Amino acid sequence: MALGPQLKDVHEESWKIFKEEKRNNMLTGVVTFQLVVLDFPMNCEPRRADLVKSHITPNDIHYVRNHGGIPTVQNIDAYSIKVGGLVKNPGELFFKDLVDPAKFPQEEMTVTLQCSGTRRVEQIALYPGEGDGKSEDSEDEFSSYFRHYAYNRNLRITQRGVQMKHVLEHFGGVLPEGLHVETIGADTYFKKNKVFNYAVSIPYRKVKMEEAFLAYEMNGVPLPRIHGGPLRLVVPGVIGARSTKWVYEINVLPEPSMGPVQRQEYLYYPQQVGKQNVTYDKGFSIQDMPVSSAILVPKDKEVIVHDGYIHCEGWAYSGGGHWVERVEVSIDGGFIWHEASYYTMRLWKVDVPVPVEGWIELVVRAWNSAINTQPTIVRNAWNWTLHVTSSAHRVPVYSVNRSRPETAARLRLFEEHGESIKPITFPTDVPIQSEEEYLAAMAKRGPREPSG
Ligand SMILES: Nc1nc2c(c(=O)[nH]1)N[C@H]1C(S)=C(S)[C@@H](COP(=O)(O)O)O[C@H]1N2
Ligand SMILES: [Mo]
Repeated sequence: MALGPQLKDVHEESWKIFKEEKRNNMLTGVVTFQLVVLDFPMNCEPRRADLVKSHITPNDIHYVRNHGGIPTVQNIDAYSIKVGGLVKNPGELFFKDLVDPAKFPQEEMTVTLQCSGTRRVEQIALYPGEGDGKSEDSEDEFSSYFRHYAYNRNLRITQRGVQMKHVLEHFGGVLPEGLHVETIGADTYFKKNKVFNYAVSIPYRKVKMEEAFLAYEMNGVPLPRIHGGPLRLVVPGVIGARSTKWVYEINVLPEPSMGPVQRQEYLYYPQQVGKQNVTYDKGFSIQDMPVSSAILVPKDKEVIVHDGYIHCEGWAYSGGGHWVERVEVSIDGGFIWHEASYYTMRLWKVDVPVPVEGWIELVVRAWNSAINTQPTIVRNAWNWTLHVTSSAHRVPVYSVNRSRPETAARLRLFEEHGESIKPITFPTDVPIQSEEEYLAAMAKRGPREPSG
């Protein structure tokens, strides 16, 4: 079986692997390409600007969500997984047999993996709840919405592996009572002062539909250790938490896994449930991801000098076996919507007309193939454990519209004086209006205060 470092060394080992496998600039002490939300268990994510650069997320910036250490497989030839529970012939499967094309059909699948904590920062900003707080990094960059990630359906590769369905068939198939498939990871999960294995399950239905994939390659290279190497499960359309990394055991069960991660975590609670009355039975287990989207460009509270159009970019995604059909951006809080172009199953962009000036709120919403769209405000999506922030994403920005002659003239004046419009909060030294101009304008307008 897989052997890891001593328990006391897992922290150090995890940090070492992070430095080896992620693009960062640790030598200068500046983490340039990765925002570290938590250093142990390792929890990091890419910056927004890097996220919109490519359709397929490079491995070295892909987000990481660990709950414990990173297990080590000493000898890949000796590495095997146990397959048991309600299969006809329970047994053991060696990794070297799994990757053998003569034994199992090897496939490639491009998918998007999204953590249920994606965009959590927006819930916390409105009403805090239980769970990860904001780290300085994520506050700085509003980065939790990048805990979205990864792979992309319909493009060239990302994951290479074997359908779980074929593995279960290899063990004689599933008995009629087998309705859920549990996967157990070799890492130790630390939560609330308890230590246990990472064990979750998905409905067997997903496996039959060929939506449960045992992957050993990511973007053409062996699966990085930090992402579950040598072997992980990938379940598209479902929260990242069901995609067990470092898989070493598979069990077919009559019910969902009894593991604490399945029964006590990743539950979606009603809004009146909180620390005062929470019990596990009150929430339902989060599986399918709803339709969601985010604005990555521009950034929150940015001052944008434009010529009547603001360039916006972001991601859109739908889980639950559906796909995104339309992405729309509004500048008036969600009354009038402008259609964005959506490409390659993940990214969208639009130059949205903005005739107005001052603070506006850009809002994005996506529609999926089941004609579902997103709740309009965070309040509607808030839940105690801060999961699945699916509401329309809102980004306030300050609009400076150069297509307005007055604004254009003022901007020229700033330029002549070697001043900048930004930051707008800094008072200006440019002559806003001369005494003569003021008097002439006031004479034309008439007195502005009541007289008599
Ligand atoms: N064994 C194991 N599998 C795991 C986890 C974990 O901590 N241990 N984290 C889960 C969560 S919550 C997510 S979002 C994804 C993250 O996958 P990544 O780190 O490769 O991006 O892995 C899931 N699988
Ligand atoms: Mo997650």
